[in-house]
Order: sequence, then structure tokens, then C-alpha cells
Amino acid sequence: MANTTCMDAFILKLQDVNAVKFGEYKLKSGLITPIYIDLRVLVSHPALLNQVSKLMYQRIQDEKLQFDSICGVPYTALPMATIICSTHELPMLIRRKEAKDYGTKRMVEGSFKEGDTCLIIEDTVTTGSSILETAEVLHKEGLKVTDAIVLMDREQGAVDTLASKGIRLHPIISMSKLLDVLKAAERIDARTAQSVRKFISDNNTFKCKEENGNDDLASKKQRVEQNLELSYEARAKLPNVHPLASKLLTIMAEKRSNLCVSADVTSGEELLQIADTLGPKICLLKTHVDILKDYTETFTQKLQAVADMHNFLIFEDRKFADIGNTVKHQYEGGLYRISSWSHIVNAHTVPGSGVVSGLASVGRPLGRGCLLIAQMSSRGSMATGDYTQAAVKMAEEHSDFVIGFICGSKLTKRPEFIHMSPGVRMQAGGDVLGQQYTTPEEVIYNKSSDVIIVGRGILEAPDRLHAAEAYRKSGWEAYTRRTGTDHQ
Ligand code: 5BU
Repeated sequence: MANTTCMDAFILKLQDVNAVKFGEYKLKSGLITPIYIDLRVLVSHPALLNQVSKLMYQRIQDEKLQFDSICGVPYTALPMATIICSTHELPMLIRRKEAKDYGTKRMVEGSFKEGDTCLIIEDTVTTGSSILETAEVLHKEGLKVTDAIVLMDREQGAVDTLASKGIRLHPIISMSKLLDVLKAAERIDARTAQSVRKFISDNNTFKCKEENGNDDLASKKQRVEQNLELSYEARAKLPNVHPLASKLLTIMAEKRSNLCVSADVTSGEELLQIADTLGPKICLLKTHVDILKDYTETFTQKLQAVADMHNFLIFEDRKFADIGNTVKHQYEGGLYRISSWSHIVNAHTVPGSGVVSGLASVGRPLGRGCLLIAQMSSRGSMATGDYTQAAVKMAEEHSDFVIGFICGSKLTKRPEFIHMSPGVRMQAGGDVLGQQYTTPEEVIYNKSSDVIIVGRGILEAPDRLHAAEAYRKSGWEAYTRRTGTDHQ
């Protein structure tokens, strides 16, 4: 199979099933690529999937690789690893993307012992980050990773990056080979091949690191050139930005913090203590005032004083979800008089735009702002797809009061809106009641959100201040890397 003609035929088949596409595609990093490799489709083509597994096993034998088990990077490489292991009766491990929220909470399923070596299988690599992520999870479980096999190497630095971390990468097909074969078969013209080659060499992430001491300068340059990324300061000064959003963005830039602490405690005194201790580290403090067992009006006065002293804003996570007339009263009156002390509130869009109009009738004259809940972090959330898009539209239609979204990733290119993401913890996973966590890096760098909302990740830490600083640093570094401002 591995002889030249068979390999050429295999590459052509990959294009036949649309696993190789030419055009303009956005990568995980935000970069626009002229070629996209989508090997997820292989599950619909069992003969091809078998061929992939044969090629990978052949490589294992050629290289005489030694290991105790095989782990496929979820999800695309999982069936590849499964076929290899099943055919050759080799033990397999499964890496979970999220820790199970019941039972053993293991991140790696299968039997192994400390010090075992695990071979990683991956479908395609750009920078090698997915392999590194999987290797990290395996390392944490006491496993060793020395080698990884990948079907398609985009030749953008993964081999060198992984080598620098002690992992040998064995690619089956390189981008150059793919282009040569497609061009020889007249599937693409010389111009296309040339433009892909230029893109690949301009965006070698490892080369950038070597030359610039920076891991993805080329991608950042392209993003800045395409005006995809503006700094928080620049966004604060946009002509159409809401004054409250401008204030928050300015605080974020000044305090070098995109951290919102979710102060989910039930005692007013403890909440004030958290606000005072963590105040210097945060841009925003999120409350659930209705979980306090000892609420008094004095509490909110004290909270405002602490917020002024440490220069952060207050966000009451009230999640209004009723008709306009009702939410108006809930926001302005009742026991908590939320509009009198909270700079920001949020609302579900399920009632339709009346909820925003009702809240705006109270909040707008006070200079308050609202976030629309476009997505939720909890498992099985129904705020997806068209619902999410409708929330974006609603925000755009009420931009004199709506300043942004609660969401898992950036939803609109309009830089005046602020994206805030809950469900953040240093270790991805979940809780027993459906919360799902991703990391600050994932939320800010990969998902291009603006603010990380962290509750238990900080509240349950032995030293809350220390933990808050770790989250602030992680969120800030992800932002500066994303915007290319990390070495200015
Ligand atoms: P945690 O301890 O970091 O899991 O707390 C998350 C906080 O964010 C908590 O106050 C939730 O009520 C809030 N939250 C959320 O987790 N997910 C959502 O989609 C929304 C709010 Br909206």
C-alpha cells in the first residue's frame, strides 16, 4: 500500500470524498487558510478508514515503535485507533474530552499502569497542539508518550514543536506530497498549489517561534491585518461603543485583567471579603444576590464602595426571563432593587425582545447595561444554533442597552460587543449538576471570547488570591497572544 502509486491513489480518494477542500476556511486559530483538511468524513467511508489504519500500522512496524497501548486524539482519530487496536489485538486507551460528572471522573479510560508508554494517533496536525493536549492528559495519569502517528501533516511546525517536547511525530502524508499528487493529477492548478505552499511557509508556527521568540506571530499578523482583532483599549474608544462597555474595556486594559469572579457564596460578609481581597485582580464581580442568607441594603452600599475602591464593575447574574412589564419591576423594585447597584445584568431572550425593552426602560436612564444569554455552559443547553443567532440579532437591535453576550465563544464581529464566558476552570471537566468547564486559554485564545467568568475554580482554592492571580494571568496571556500585543 505504501508504494508511490497506491499512496497517490489514496490521496486522490481523499479529495473525492471531500476530505481535502480548497477555498477560504477559518482555522481554530482564526487564521484563514486556502486549504482545509477534514478527515471527519472518513467515518462514512469504511474502506478508506481501513486504509488509513493499515497505513498507520505499517508505519508502527517500519519504525519498530514500542508501546503498551494506543490512544487516538478525540474524536476523528478515535475510530482509526480503534480499527488498529481491534485488528491487531493491541490495548487501547480512550482520552475523555470532559471528565465524567458521575462515577470515577477519570480522564483516561482503559487499563494501564504508571510508567506505561502510550502511542498517540491523530488524523491531522497544524501546530501539534491537539497531540500535546492529549499527551498532557496522559502524562497526568502517569503515562509516557514518546511517539505519535498522524495521517496528514500540514507542515506548519508540528514535527519540530512536538520534538521540542520529546515526542517524535511520524506523518503519513505531508502537505507537499498532497499538493504534488493533486497537481500531477490536474485536480488543482499551479496557482492554487503555489498559494497553498506560500500560506504554509508563511505560517510555520515553529519557525516563527525560533525567529521571533513568539509562537504564532504570522497568524497574529494576518489577524491584525484582517482587522479581526482589536485591543480592549481600541474597542473602548470606538465611536459606537456603549459607555458602560467602554468603561469595562478600559478597566480591563488598565488592570490587565479579563477576569470576572463569580462570588457565589451565601454570606454577605464573605462576599464583601472576596470583593475586597480579589478586587485588584478583577474587572468584574458577578453576584447572585438571591442566594445571600443575610441580604441588607447596607450590603449593596458596601459592595459599591469596594467596587469603586478597586475599580471593578458589578454584574448581578439575575437572568431575567419574563415579559417586559414584569422584568421592569423585578429589575427596579422588590427586595433587591438591582438596578440601583448593579452595573450589568443579564437576560434570557426566550420571551422575545420585550424583555430587553422592559429592562432598558429602567436601566438605560441609569447608564446600566445588559448581556444577552446567547449560549449556556451547562450540558444539554437549548441555547444553540438559531436561538443563539436570534440573540445576536436582538443585541444588535438594542445596542443602546445591550453591551454583549453570555456565550461560549465569540458570536459577532462587531467589536463594540463584549463576550463573557462562564464554565471556566484550569482543568477542563464538569460538575455533578451539568456544569461543563473549559480552560481560560480555550475560551480566550481559541474561542475569542473576552471575559472569563470563574466561580469555584477560585472559591474552592486553598488560597483564593493566589488562584485569582493564576486565572487573571492565564486569561490575560491568552488575550495578548490572540491580539498580538504580548510583546509590546
Ligand atoms: P462556577 O463555580 O465557575 O461553575 O460558576 C459559574 C457561575 O456562572 C455560576 O454563578 C453560574 O450561575 C454562572 N453561569 C454559568 O455557569 N453558566 C451559564 O451559562 C450562565 C451562568 Br448564563
